[in-house]
Amino acid sequence: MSVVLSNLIGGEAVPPDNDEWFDDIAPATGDVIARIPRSGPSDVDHAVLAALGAMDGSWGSASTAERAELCDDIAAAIEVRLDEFAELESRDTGKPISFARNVDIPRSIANFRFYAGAVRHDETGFHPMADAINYTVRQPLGAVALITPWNLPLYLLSWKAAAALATGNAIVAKPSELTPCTADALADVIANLGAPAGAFNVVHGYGAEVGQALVEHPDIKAVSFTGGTVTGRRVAATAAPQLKKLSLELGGKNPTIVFADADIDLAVEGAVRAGFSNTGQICLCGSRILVERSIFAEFTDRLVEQVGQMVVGAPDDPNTQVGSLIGPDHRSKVEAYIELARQDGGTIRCGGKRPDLPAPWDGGAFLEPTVITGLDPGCRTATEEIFGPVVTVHPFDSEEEAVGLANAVEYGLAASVWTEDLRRAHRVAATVQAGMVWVNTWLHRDLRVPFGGMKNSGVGREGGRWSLDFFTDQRNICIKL
Ligand code: TXE
Repeated sequence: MSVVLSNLIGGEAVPPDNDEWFDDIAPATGDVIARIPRSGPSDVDHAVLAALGAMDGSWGSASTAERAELCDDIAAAIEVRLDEFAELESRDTGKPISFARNVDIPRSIANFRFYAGAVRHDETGFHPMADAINYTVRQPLGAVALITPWNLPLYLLSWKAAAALATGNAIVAKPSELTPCTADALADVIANLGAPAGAFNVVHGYGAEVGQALVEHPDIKAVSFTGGTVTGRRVAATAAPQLKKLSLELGGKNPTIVFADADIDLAVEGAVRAGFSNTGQICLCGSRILVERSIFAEFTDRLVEQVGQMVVGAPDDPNTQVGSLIGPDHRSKVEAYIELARQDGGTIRCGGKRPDLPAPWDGGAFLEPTVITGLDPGCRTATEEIFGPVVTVHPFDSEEEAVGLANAVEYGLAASVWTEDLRRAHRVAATVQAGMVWVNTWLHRDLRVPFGGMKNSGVGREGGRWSLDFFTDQRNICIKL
């Protein structure tokens, strides 16, 4: 069953100006599931114009309470259609339905509720002087661009959209061309709620065509981008000369550091979750596992045993743990890293090949979860972002060596540290170069905390009040008494 998607511009579902379309392919089967508008710069112009119109109209004058209410209504409307959203997401990405149902869609709902609450409870500064008072106000930026990737399509779009709407901006969203379906469904939800026309616009199409035109557009005041580091650099190079506000959430090569004093059951379970959730396609995934030498053999054996038992295949089966990769090209890229590891003398302890699956999954981009040992920690497989179900495991002899290895990559997004020693936990958390450090857990998220990376993992922070700051200008008014 293939559906034809539309752009959402000024509250209307519209085709692209050029009437050109391309296929949306379900990665788990190879089937065409939708036709995607191949929009271009003129569609971007219309959407930005609609966004500016919304800012000049009723949306621009909406109160904080009204914006919060819209976010709550969006959350409630997605919740009513949770199963439908989960199925769309699972089919479009190849991820297990259980992950879409328990993680992607509930988090998307939570994002809208969270930012409804955040703006309701927001406070801004007041700084009295002996002879004057200062008060600070937040002002929406205007038309903002949200550019999102394919790994957590609605999860990431909703995170940005909720904060941008709650703070009163008008959005032009450019979802990944590989996974447009839940953005389309979100557009439908928002249009049906009767939100002010132009407050939320979606333009589908390729990154180089729609994304680039959006970033270049002079009336776009801010760009919130999540995606690969190479694309992020390009977005930065385009946006910087226009002095746009920019938030870049990019790649990672995140260490999972396991000390000999860790609770090994928890650490193995945590390393499996960190390595293979969403088929390893999360920027936070722990793909570089560093283990203290005295427990290296035991830990690795247990890791391999658990990974070897993971259920790979049919995303629509609630028991499936590892779904399809996003597509055959991406699988080839991941396989190339496994091949490189072989050439570099690595041992493939489990996985490393395509599973033998029955129809219709035999046409999908599946790959067995893979654990590799015996590699130099400086080799490409161990230091470059693979973004698939592949982890490398390396021994270390001291805390200093562990931190050194953790920091010896170009990225600095997240780290997880497994130890029962509180002092060690604090020491390592302080010195490991990562925007987010988890101790004895992984991807344990409180929506209030800052999210973002150091080094090549990005620029800026989103999440909690950091998103409120990003999507607003904070203006100070000083009154002489
Ligand atoms: O992402 P892109 P790709 C990593 C991962 C993956 C690699 C490449 O390692 O293998 O990036 O993935 C839009 N101007 N991550 O190529 O290109 C594009 O249409 C404006 C990590 O699929 O970064 C999509 O909507 N926009 C990551 C979005 O950018 C442009 C998640 C992201 O796509 C554009 C995904 C341009 N010139 C991949 N070119 C994470 N941090 O979670 C493309 N786009």
